[in-house]
Amino acid sequence: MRRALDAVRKVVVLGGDGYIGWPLALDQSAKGHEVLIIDNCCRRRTDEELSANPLRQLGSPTDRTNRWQSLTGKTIEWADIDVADDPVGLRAALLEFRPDVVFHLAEQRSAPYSMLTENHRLETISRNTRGTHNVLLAVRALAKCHLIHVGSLGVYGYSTKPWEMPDGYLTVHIDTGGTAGTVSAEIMHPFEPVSIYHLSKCLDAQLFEYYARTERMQITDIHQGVVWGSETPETRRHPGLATRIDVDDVYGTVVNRLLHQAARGEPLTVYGTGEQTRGFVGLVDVIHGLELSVRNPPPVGHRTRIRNQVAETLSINELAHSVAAVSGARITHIDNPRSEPVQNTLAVSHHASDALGFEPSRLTERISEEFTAMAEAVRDKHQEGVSNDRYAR
Ligand code: USQ
Repeated sequence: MRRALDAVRKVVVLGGDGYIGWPLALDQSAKGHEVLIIDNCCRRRTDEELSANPLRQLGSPTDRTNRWQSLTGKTIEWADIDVADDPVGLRAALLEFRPDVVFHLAEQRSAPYSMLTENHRLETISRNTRGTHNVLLAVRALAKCHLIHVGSLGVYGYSTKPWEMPDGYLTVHIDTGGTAGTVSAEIMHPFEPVSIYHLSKCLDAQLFEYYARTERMQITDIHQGVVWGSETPETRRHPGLATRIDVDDVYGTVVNRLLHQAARGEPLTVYGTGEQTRGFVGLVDVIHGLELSVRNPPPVGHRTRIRNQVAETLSINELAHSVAAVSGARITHIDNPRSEPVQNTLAVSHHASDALGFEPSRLTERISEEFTAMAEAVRDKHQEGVSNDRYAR
């Protein structure tokens, strides 16, 4: 079995133009696997819609893959297909390439974006749900293929619960009220999404449950925390291989935003009380974790394998104080623009990740390095006067 897993595999990265998808594609290619990216670059058009200003200018798909080829001699193929709108093209591409593994990251991934207007709600639910169902149909058409989806820890919700968030499944004890007495069962942990984006991930989970059970598809769903980091070993090889870094108030996630604000000498924008607690994980570890999932597929006929992918949990205040400690930045509390519990505690199971040998770095130990990397990226950008952040001042 191990030999088969180490052999050259064919890998599709849906959403390979994105923050995680691009370095994932580079990682798989660097390992010697055949890689096809499927991405229509719609995320770049959203930057225009939002007048957002990501920290790095990205080359075209051709520029990026040519750069990789000239440095490594390795080819990454790229197909411009809309996963949500072109099920026929998606299926044809997969049938032609015949992947062993499909990574599904081709979704609208911002909670704030999903809440901007009714149209954004509609677009997020529609694109993500149609996209995931199209992916399931296309993968189903292949003889054998492991589908790995990057989902969100946020499907469990952010109200405080007096138990650890399990790796997907919860043991419950049910009083049957009859002669069977109390029976135990494992069910999917109830969902409690705090945004339409998170709701779309819950709907994805139900689609996976159906297809794993009825079609015996091999599916892994990663419930991931907020990701931080701006580089991987492969992106460091050349500026033309950099991944996107979002720092605006819609797509920018909290760690990268606070580091960016600190690097620009701006106050750190803590929303509300700052007593919201979240799970965090670094980009390099995310990519390593996805490789571990490839190597540990669920058996055929097994339910969706769900794994939390988190290195630590921190409150936003704890995070802001760590950033302030290495940068000297001031912290400012602003009215929370989001609808979310004002305070929560959070315990997350890491049993499934531990079992695979996942040993992620803690941000709290790497914060100084991350601040230095962000400060360099900001210096390279030469656009200190431009702000794309409604809340930073
Ligand atoms: N926050 C601040 N200040 C900021 C930005 C955010 O205090 O300047 C707070 C938010 O109010 C929230 C927390 O930081 O309580 C996290 O916000 P975020 O934007 O970093 O993360 P979130 O919206 O939850 O979504 C991100 C990714 C999403 C992924 C999710 C994992 O965009 O794709 O699924 O993290 S999780 O949070 O575990 O659901």
